[in-house]
Amino acid sequence: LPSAVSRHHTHNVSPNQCTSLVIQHIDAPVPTVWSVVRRFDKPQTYKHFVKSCHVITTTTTNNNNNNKNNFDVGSLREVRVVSGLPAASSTERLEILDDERHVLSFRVVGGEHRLKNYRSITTLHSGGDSNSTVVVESYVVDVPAGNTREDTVVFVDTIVRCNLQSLKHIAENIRTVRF
Ligand code: A8S
Repeated sequence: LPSAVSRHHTHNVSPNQCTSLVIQHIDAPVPTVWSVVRRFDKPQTYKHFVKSCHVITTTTTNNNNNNKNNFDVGSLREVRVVSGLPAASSTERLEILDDERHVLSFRVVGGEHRLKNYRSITTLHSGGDSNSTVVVESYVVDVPAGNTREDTVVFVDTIVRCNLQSLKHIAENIRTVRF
């Protein structure tokens, strides 16, 4: 786990940026958790702050690929956020979708919110047995003008922790059919 984590969760951070990492243990197999995380078009499945999501561009590198659930790097999604947050929308670009290593990364490229240059990476690791997953999610974001680094980390960590707790509940309630 440590080398796989440091490989993906070491970031270049500018002086005006902050970074943090959240870990979540889930009592479900890695493929089950991955089936939820990998859906770039459906973040609302486990991110309760997302009201709706539309994928606006999908570049197709493989024309024989008819599976609509596969997204290429560079795909964009337009996310609308529930009311009550200091945000309305976010435009997000898929940076990494690795089905073998269970890695997803996206970058915020626009929208009405205060998290400029937000980028995150989520990796799944076996928790030791076939029914256990460790999710590691780290991010980098600009510290908004007028905010402290500490306040920014508290705000974003809270959102990421909510998302990963919700992911845990959903994944642990997906039934795995065993033969
Ligand atoms: C994610 C992580 C985050 C999403 C943030 C941190 C966001 O969607 C919300 C509020 C904001 O102020 C910024 O994995 C933004 O989605 C919930 C709109 C980007």
